[in-house]
Amino acid sequence: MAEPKSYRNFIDGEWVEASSRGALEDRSPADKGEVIGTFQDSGEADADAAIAAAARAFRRWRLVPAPKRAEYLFRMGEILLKRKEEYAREMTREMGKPIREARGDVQEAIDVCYHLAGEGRRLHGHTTPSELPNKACFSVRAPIGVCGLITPWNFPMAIPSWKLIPALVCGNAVVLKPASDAPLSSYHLVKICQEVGIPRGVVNYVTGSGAAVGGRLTAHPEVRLISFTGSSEVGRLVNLACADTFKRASLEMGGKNAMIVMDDARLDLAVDGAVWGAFATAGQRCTATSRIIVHKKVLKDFVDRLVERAGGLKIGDPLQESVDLGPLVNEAQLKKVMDYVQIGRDEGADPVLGGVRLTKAEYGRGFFFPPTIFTGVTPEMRIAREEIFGPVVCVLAADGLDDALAIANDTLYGLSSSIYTQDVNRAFTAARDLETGITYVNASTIGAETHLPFGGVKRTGNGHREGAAHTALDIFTEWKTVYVDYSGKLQKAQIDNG
Ligand code: UN1
Repeated sequence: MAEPKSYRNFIDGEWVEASSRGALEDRSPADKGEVIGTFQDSGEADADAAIAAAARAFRRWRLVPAPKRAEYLFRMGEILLKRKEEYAREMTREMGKPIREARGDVQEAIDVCYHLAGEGRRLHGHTTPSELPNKACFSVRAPIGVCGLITPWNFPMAIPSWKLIPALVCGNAVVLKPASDAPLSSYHLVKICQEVGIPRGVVNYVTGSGAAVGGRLTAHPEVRLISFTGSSEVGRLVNLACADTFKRASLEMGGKNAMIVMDDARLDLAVDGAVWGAFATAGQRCTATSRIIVHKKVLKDFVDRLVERAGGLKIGDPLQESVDLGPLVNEAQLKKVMDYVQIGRDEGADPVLGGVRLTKAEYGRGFFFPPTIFTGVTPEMRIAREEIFGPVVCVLAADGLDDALAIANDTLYGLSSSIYTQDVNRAFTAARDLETGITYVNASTIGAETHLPFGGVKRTGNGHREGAAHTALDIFTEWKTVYVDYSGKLQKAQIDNG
């Protein structure tokens, strides 16, 4: 077997080794013997060098006209499209999502590039009349400065693109710190930034631990914004750290997403949605369906069909076209899922499917866990309240719409939700009353499109919506209000027009 390739940091337009010279191994979760590559285990000094380069580059980049900045992004989209298959395969190898889903992940990045390439010629501000004569007033979007982007492993190209691409079109310089479980996909993204000729220092890439690199990004006074996706526990710490230097923090965190299935739902459709929502990416999505709240009248029928469909999912090598469920990303994640399954059993819930680690030889080299369905779950159980981030779904019973909505909203999180019903009144009531940033009607809780606002309420987020949507511009710009008085005399607002 060839030596695994060694990947470097990208700082000030150069591919460089970390000052510590330590290495991180990126291993395949489907076969832990397979090393995908080694990455730099960087320290604070490397983060500092990247921040300094970004701060220098920002001074020039912010003055490049936005339509020009956007042309680079369009070319990035073109390259991603050409290499979609290659990048999808490498993503599947490094973090284990089935190849069809990895293609979707790369496609999200392509969509973001194309969408925001157009934004270069919009980036609309506001104009409004002045209360005084011969005076003009307008507000424009100004870049923020150096942005620290801390990204997760579950959407290793899509999520970095949600942050990197809007940051760039808005005129910011960035330091990207990817998750150590999947640094290769964002490496590809950064490589393309270099290929299309984005000026040196505008995009920097530093791999390493959250404590060393992430910690330095959040603490450094020259970083003006942190955009973070990850757990609510870490997001809270990021937010606290950002307060010290008065940084903006845009946080995308946990979920405990509910799907409601009413008695008038098309059950076949709801079962399809539940299987996709709960088990795609082996449940490792912030948007994963983690609770299914089913009307009592259809509970038995629904569960029977769900168990049958989920039991038929093909588990195995995620590079195989026909595989539905790949491995979990690493041993710690597998252990966490197994611990929660035990917690569910101890709480008295009934694992009607799965629940036991796969031991056959073909699974032995990876972190595989089967689709697991718990019935008899009640809202106060820990498995119904805490984010598991694995192929485990809880089924709860409800008496009617009000009861189902109350159960769905009884959570600390608020990312995604869904309702299956044929009744338009119920659908609109749920769309209004489900306390989440995203609600689907007759569709699963996953599958957000990049040009719509993405984010959640409660402990899921802190008020931002990201992706390529217009709301992402609010994350990566400051409003700058400009008054131009062309009267040639002193005019006093609120006083001279009183
Ligand atoms: C995430 O899990 O953090 O809506 C993002 C979806 C994907 C993005 C999920 N487009 O499922």
